[in-house]
Amino acid sequence: MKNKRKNFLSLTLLMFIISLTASAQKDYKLWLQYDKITDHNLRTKYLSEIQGIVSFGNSETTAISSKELQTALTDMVGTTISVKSKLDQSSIIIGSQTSLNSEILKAAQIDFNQINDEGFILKSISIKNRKHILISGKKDVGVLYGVYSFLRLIQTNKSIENLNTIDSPKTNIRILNHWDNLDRTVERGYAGFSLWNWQKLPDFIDQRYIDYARANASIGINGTVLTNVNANALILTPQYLEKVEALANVFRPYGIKVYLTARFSAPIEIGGLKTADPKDADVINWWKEKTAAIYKRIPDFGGFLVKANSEGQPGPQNYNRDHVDGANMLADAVAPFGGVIMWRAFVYSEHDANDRAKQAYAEFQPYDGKFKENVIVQVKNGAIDFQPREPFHPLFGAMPKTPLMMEFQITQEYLGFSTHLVFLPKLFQEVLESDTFQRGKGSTVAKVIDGSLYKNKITGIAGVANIGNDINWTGHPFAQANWYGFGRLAWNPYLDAETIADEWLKCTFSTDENFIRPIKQMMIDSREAVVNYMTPLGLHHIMDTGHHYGPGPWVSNLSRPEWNPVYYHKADKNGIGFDRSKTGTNAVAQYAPEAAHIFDNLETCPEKDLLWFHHVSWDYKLKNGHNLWDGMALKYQEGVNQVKAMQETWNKTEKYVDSERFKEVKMLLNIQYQEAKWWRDACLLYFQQFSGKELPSGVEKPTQTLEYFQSLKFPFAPGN
Ligand code: BDP
Repeated sequence: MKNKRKNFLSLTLLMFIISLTASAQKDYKLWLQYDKITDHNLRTKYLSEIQGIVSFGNSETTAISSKELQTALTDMVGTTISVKSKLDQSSIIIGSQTSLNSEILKAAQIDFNQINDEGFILKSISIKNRKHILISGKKDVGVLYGVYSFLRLIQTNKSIENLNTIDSPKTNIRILNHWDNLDRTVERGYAGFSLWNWQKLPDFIDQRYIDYARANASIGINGTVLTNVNANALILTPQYLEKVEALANVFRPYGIKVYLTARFSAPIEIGGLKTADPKDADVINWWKEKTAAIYKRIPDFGGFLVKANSEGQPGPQNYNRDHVDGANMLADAVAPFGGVIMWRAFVYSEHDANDRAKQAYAEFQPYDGKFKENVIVQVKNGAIDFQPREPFHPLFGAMPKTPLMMEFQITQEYLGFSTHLVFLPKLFQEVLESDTFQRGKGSTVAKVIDGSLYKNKITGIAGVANIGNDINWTGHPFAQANWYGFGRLAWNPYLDAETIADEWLKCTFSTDENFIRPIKQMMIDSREAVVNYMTPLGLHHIMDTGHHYGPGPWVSNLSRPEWNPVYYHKADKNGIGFDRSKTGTNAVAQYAPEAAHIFDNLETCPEKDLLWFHHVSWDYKLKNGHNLWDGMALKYQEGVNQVKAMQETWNKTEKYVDSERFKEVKMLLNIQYQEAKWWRDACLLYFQQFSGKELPSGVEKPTQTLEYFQSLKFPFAPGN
């Protein structure tokens, strides 16, 4: 009896452990769950269309494509799908243009000119009266992208009959920027430590590197900057380059190029030179030799990302040179090898506090046409800094002769870290769809970014990664959707956030429409919720300073004016908001006249951007009839209510989701709810001192005093 009981107990324990690990694996597997399709009929149908895999080509990439197909299909249809050498059954045929045999090429009738080097074609074909599905591209990497695209059809339970999809990425550089330090801390990272274990590299290859590459390839990301923009020159020493080389070798078969950040003063710090002046012959030579040494190890090295003369980083201005001198010097060094320089426009002068929002444009726009061909200027989505909402950056569209790449922030520095559920593709889409009017109506940011507006040769989108060594990669299970969505939008900046949410949910959780419908809506609404409870109506940068965790609209004691939230909201007895109109700093003038007019004019300025562009009185009448104070207070309350609704929605999903992820999200939403209330109460109590008005009905009374909120300190907030 005793033994029986013991056995029973150990069995229960074992099952508990198995279910825990299975759950943790679900967290780890991202959108590549490949769960068995629940609908029996659908499974049978797929099975009749896919009886085998026939693969052409013998590259590592082809092997990856074939293995991915095999394991994924086997898991999803629940029967082993094998790789064969003959087309004796309906098969998935994979192979690039050059590796397919003539019989298949003839049957397929594909015009490969319709795609670019990374593009793919999914086509139903028939050979000897037997139906097959061909996944092809000009190159093996295109085939790999095609494989993931095909698998996504099945993951989302779509039909695979009569396929004829032709797809190419619309941008060349689809890249993650890791703000990872060599000590493995991650600047603005909220998902653990850096994935790169520099100490164990190059000889120890963590399985995670491979899984990372696979996940990126599955969404079309083709580049990664391994190191922080606040750079450390040591990464360019042989000791570290050997490790970088090892990573590059892992990533290469997945179509991912490695890039590094270049610290401008590296020639001094690790080269023993006296200067880093970009016009100095020794400096020029040092970079040439350094670059050649990198390419010797990594022939497909992508190039450098540079933050120069910004927030204390060294740069050409230290030597009375300018950004063009600096960027072009490096561009010359990488040009013989086909490398690019991504030069960041995130600058704001220490001497000119007139309006920080104007500074990047003021400094960079005059350089239009002066950069070398292989320089691309990397511009943040908005003119200040990755806020919950910013109008699009005025540089977009304003440099017709210079390729500009987008920099989005996937990591949620200003949006609740990895604790708040915020679906960022909604934010990204809003920016990409914005009309710059630079070449007339319809000159959207997306058209600047994909190069179609000005016919740029190089194009790109960067996302500051939200990835760390947490089991689930991104800290919050739903933050995985932001990595996913970034990749999908980098591939196609015209994709709709709703489509992305739909895909991601089905690939990650469940295809059950009873789950998808409400949760998709929850994701879509989550972006506006965070704007409402943090920075409604165009408010910005009122987070507590340094770590940016929680509200700090009262902070006013930092040495530079633009480091202080009071600089951004300018609340006083007369009203609130930053006057960037003609009568203020005239930042609006940096936009094309049509856009400038819209923003400048109180009648036409979208209310969501009101306090970004205007200082208005507390009695200013909003479109809904409320005065500004009431309207603002109600927005804060609405944000809180939205999070409450998100909680309610999530609580109904227990039966569709594994217990671990269900609980994780539930706990995180609870924190988000508490923090949304914190934001609402702290901001309203603070602004109330200026408005002198009562809270309108419908807004809950704060449960703490302003002094209490002001006394909160977070010396160990992550990511700082
Ligand atoms: C700000 C971050 C800071 C980054 C900087 C940048 O607070 O950590 O170094 O941007 O983008 O958002 O360079």
